[in-house]
Amino acid sequence: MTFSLPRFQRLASLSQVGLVLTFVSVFLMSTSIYGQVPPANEDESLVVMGQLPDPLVGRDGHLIADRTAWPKQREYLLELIGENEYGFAPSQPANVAWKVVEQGWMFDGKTKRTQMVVTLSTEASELNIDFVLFSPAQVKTAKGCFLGLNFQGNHTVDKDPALRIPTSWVANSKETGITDHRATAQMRGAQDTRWPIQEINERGYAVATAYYGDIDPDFDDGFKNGVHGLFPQHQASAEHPSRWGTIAGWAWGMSRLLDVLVQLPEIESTRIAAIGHSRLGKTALWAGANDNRFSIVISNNSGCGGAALERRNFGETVARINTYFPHWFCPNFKKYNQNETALPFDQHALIASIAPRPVYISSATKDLWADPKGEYLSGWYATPVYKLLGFKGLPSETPPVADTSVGDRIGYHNRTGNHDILSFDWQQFMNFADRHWK
Ligand code: GTR
Repeated sequence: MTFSLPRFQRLASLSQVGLVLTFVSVFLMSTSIYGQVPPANEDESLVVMGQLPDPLVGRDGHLIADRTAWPKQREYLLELIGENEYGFAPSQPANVAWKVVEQGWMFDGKTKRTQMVVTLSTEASELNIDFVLFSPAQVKTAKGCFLGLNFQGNHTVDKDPALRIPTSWVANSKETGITDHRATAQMRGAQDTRWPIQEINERGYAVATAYYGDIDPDFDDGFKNGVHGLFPQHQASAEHPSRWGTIAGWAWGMSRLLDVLVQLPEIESTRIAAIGHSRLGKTALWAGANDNRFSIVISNNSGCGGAALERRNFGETVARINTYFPHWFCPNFKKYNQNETALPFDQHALIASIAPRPVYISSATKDLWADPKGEYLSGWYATPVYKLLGFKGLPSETPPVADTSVGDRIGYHNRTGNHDILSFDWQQFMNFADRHWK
């Protein structure tokens, strides 16, 4: 999928204007715009969802009746969602090369750690991504592999001192003590509860990760850095209504990492899952929806712009996410601020566009911001698509009690606790993978 640029070309030279606009928009955001976004609703009795568009209604307005029509229908859904929400990644290819830069063993020799630098290049530019694979050392090929991006650097997923520290942009925060956008050694292992590597390897699975900021920094950089920078012709398209946003950039990056994984002897290329938490859960869904090579897709606490139905307006809303994270989606998505009923789809169509591949959605009971019920219901309303294709999705319109995993080709659980991804979640994902990759 691609888009034309000429109308926007001249904007490229007007970087000063861009700078002024950035200041103005930051000022506006800190004053009036935020004030205009209505307070978030977290009261179920106030939810009025209305009618959801049917993901089985095709381009011509007719219901698709049999499974042979599904591949075309899926393309149509991806087009609708790309056009109105995430934007389209460029159709031009990038060259993908990688080299192993370090290898070693962890957890008493049970885990093999392979660190690579993946280099994406185009005629214009080059981007290096640190990529690490943790594979079970005792087998030649793992039973399957989970590929997910991490939030703070590969060195944060475990305390292992060999893990490389990113040199790309990281977010400043009180919590991490980072003030100059540079990663620090103090953060080693800081996110290890989110990455139970040893447990995953003990169950025969490999897990691979890269720092999301290596792919694209998480701020509005005028399309200059990260994967966007590989295609400078697109810098001029920053205002194009369906140009790729940062989530589409991260998702495209996941597919480039997948290009590498499928060639590694430790990995069974047909058994690679896309996984992600929160904004990276949104990313895993969009990556998995577009790239059929992901044979399972897992969304953890992905909420608004992820698994949660937008029309429920529960917790985070389209208007809020577009205001606080204006770079994540394409400009068209802003048309739906406080106007969700105008969306020609809802997030159940995103789940459905993964069909017939298995998809797992997980929520956390205290994560109302991500709307656990809305996350469940998108799986429920995607179920008819799986049914048409001869598979079972979720069992009922009523979400299950906490800490119980339900479903067949669509899986779901709602873990007791906060917005996070923990060992309990991984156990359910691995049980799900055991079932579908047997
Ligand atoms: C929140 C945002 C969510 C979610 C989360 C995260 O601030 O509102 O949509 O993406 O960040 O990624 O941690």
